[in-house]
Amino acid sequence: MKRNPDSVLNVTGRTIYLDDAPEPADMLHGAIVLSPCAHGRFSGIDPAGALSMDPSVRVLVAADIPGQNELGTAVMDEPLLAEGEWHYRGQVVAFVLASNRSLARKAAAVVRLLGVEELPVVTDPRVAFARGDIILSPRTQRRGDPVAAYGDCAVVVEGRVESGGQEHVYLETQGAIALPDDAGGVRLVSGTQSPSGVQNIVARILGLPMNLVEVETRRLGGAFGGKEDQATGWAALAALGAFRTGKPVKIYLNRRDDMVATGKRHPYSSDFKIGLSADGMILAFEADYYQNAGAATDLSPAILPRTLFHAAGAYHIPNVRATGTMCRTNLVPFTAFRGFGGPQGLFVIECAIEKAARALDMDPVEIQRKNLLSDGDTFHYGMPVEDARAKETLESCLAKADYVGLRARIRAFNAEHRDLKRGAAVYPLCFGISFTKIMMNQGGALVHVYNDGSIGVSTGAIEMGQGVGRKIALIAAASLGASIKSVRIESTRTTTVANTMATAASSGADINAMAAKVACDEIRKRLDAIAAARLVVPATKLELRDGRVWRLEGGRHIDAGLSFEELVTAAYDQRIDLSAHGFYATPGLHFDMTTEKGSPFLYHVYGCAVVSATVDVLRGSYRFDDAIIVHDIANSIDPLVDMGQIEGAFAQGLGWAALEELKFDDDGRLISDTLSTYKLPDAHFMPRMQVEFFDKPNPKAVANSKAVGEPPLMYGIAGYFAVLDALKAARPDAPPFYDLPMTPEKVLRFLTDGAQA
Ligand code: LUZ
Ligand code: MOS
Repeated sequence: MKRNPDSVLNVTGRTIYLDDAPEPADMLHGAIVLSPCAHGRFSGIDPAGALSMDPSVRVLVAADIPGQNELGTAVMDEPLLAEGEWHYRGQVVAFVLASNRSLARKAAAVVRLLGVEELPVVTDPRVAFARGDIILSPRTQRRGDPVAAYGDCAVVVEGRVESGGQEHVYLETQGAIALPDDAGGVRLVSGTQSPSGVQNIVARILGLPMNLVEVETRRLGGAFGGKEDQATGWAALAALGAFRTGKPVKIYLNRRDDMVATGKRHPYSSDFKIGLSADGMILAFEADYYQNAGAATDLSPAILPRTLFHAAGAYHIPNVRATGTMCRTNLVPFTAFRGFGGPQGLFVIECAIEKAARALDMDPVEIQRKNLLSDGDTFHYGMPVEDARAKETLESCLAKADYVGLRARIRAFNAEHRDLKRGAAVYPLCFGISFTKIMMNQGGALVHVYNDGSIGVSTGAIEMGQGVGRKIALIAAASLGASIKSVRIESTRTTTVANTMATAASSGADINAMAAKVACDEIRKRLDAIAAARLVVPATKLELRDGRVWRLEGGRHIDAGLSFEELVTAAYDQRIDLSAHGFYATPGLHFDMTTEKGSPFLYHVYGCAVVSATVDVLRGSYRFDDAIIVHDIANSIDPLVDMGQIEGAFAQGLGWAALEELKFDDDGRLISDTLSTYKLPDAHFMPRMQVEFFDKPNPKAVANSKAVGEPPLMYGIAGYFAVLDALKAARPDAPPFYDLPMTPEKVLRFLTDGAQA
């Protein structure tokens, strides 16, 4: 199998990221002055100390913004630079420029804030909710009548669930370079998932039309949602600097500033109630999700519905009510993170099932299995379930894991060991694919075939290590009939493909490869006609493939003696257009926000994981033993890329579920603000992994594939319950706790106190 050529550049250190590009001699470097506490007022700043350090130093504040001081999209509540007040610790108050980076940082450190007055701080979403401090209105999705249905239930259990935030820890921190241009605009190189989004907001902030702001993104060293909206502020600061000084400006955050000043996955606090029949059929489910939105709206209104859509997980539940509220707190504005509110909702339903299984004295897998979605069901938001793969992937995963044998081995192990206890858990996945905001499901492409036969493909997709460029190249080559070697994926630019959406929602390849295919198919039609004329053979008897023209004769392919390059030269000689624009808008999506019903997704991704763990009962430490995953990949466009996405997403999900603890103190200060205090998954943390592709084709997406970026993150949820299962073996009568991540500290507290939630 061929490897993605990008991976060779990455491992040999030859990839050029934002901070690797050569710098113009007169470039200024930016550094940020951050608010020192979570909520406060100030009367101004005193830049004198900074300015006296060097003549190159400039200090920019809100008053220097020529346009609107506003980063918001859904709600206008996020200034680029704080004016008079700040609402979280790490909010940018001033932007300092100097001739080199270390000077800029030193100068930023001596900018003084004047008249500072600290104000009360709220960090808990339930406290914010109780005070009525919410963003927009709560949303409720419902079907049937859960309250009435509890009357028919043999067991009804309730509980509370906490899930922590998560830092993205993209390897490349946030940054941007801005170059002033002679038309009075700026050209930006931005570390963003959304160049058009940056273009739009920078134009607003500088008071320019969008055509005077050009944004280019070559690639990102990771993003995971952290650069969907939150790359914009850094680009806007660089643009402001270039606009004010007339010089190129670069900003590239150090790790701690990045961790303190940028948004992360939303922490949630939730309540559930679930009712089941005596044999484990789920009859009713209710949940209230208190989303900790942080101090500004950001993407929260798009993230909340994804939680509600995933309230019932991979299960058919006849009576559902799911209510979500965005609660405004004095923490950094929380943002997109792989899964986008899905994981938080999916964790709650699994907690409910775990608790119900205790009440019914069943293995949770019995409940999971009985209630899985199948064709003919309807999601609680009204979308018909089609081509469901929940049962097949679960059964195949249980078989692969020898689940019955695994349970028996765990029982035997636990009977023999007092100080070590083992556990296991199953997680069935169902994740909806498409942006929850229907407008966002569109993309464009521009394809040029150069007259030597080489090909340049531009789309709105951002390569961030996920291999979207590789997938687009494979689709473009196949569609043009060219060799993959002749395809280059161009840098993403607002001047080549305009009005694009963030590369997000797992749909980067679905949307952009499809747009590229539309353009390539158009050029291909023109080339086919030239080939037919030149070879004097009907086009139906010819096939252009892998860079050569083949004659089809009696089911065989015979080389027609014409290469892709020769064909292109012939087309060029005949003045045929060798370029085409493609556009794709995901078909069939609709959703009514007033009834909360519709079909918001093109399709769903299914799968299943079985994870096992061993807990050291004396120390509270544990290790994950094995993870068996059967993942609904459909037709894989590039199996190595997809395998990397599945393993990487699972590691990131397991990190969220068990290890990564985003800790704020009561004053709203992030305590885990470095990589020494914020622990990431590594090779020792990860279990042995066996991943199997469930490869039934998906006619709804390009090349019968399925989106892969986010769904496998959810398998990490199985890790939480594997440890909880081991804890049940250690202390069968202690009440369980649903407070993710499952850190060793929490495990030890449970084992010593018996309970904590
Ligand atoms: N971004 C977004 C996303 O704007 N809308 C979405 O539905 C979404 N889903 C997942 C990840 N990012
Ligand atoms: Mo997103 S969470 O940028 O797919």
